[in-house]
Amino acid sequence: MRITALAGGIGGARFLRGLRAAVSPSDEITVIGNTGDDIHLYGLKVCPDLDTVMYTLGDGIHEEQGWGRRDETWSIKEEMKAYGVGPEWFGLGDRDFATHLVRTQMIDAGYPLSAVTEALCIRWKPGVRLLPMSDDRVETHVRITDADGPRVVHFQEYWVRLHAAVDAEAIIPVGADAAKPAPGVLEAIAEADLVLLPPSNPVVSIGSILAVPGIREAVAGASAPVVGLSPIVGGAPVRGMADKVLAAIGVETSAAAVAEHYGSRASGGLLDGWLVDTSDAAAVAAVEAAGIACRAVPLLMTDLDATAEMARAALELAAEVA
Ligand code: GDP
Ligand code: FO1
Ligand code: CA
Repeated sequence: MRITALAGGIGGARFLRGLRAAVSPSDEITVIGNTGDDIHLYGLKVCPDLDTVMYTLGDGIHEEQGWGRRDETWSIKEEMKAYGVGPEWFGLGDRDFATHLVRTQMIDAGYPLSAVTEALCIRWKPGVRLLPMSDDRVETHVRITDADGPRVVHFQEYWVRLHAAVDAEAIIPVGADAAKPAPGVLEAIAEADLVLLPPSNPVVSIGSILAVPGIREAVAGASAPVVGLSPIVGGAPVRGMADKVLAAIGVETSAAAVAEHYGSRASGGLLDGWLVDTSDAAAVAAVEAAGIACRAVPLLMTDLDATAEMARAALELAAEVA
């Protein structure tokens, strides 16, 4: 079986680890990773979501933090601070730096991001094929108004520096309009036996991937069933700032509203099936009324077994709607 999943960082990566455990080794998983979070620092290209997937599936992740490397050290950060060179608010560790150095060196030599990602994965062996959504530069920006007045900041600045404390007024995937899907992306969707939307951020992870022209159309037109899992549990994100960015696009923070935002494939949307947490069982009727098959199952990724069980529930729902 060929499974294609669209994924952001922590939510996507943890789900993929459960999915990998739930399927058989002969099943092929292709991951289309969000690169809208990417940021250029010190001349280096940093790809937080691709790296989170790569480190999580490659057993190098800082487990409690959810991003960055386990057993990280911070000498470079301390040295930069001693020079008074920022940004101080973004923590790049020494081990992580090596990834960005290799990536940037290869890009400067002319390799596209997709080829670089493949090369990095030779070391990490994530057990999935990891494709960036695009080889072209796309950067998610957020419009805010704070003490400095109305302005637009990089998504990382909004989340990591400002902790999403002010409202997001608009989400702008800069460069997405002109971006092309990376090689293999559209084929992986078209040729899949199942397309999954993990419990990733619907706006700044899945939304950014869908903003690359052609990807939304490919998912909507896939011959395989499309099944998603809600990142919203009990009316709130399990972690992160999904409530802030959902509000920016006028979507309520609820499992049902996110499903309706993706829409049913019968009405030109993306979903055949949607899983909500058992605590949101009351949402099932509304989602089904919107033309999307819906089941309530435990959706907290507390450990690998619980996460694999979520993946099995998604596979079962896919078989029902196929
Ligand atoms: P990010 O790029 O690191 O923000 O990661 P993703 O976009 O892939 O996933 C972020 C989303 O994961 C957030 O909206 C969280 O609510 C969701 N999430 C995190 N842990 C869990 C969990 O245990 N269960 C569910 N259902 N969602 C989760
Ligand atoms: N998240 C933070 O909250 N603080 C950081 O300093 C930080 C640094 C960082 C460095 C590399 C990387 O791959 C990820 C990093 N993250 C950090 C996580 C990441 O920026 C965000 O959680 C996601 O992009 C949100 O989607
Ligand atoms: Ca992200």
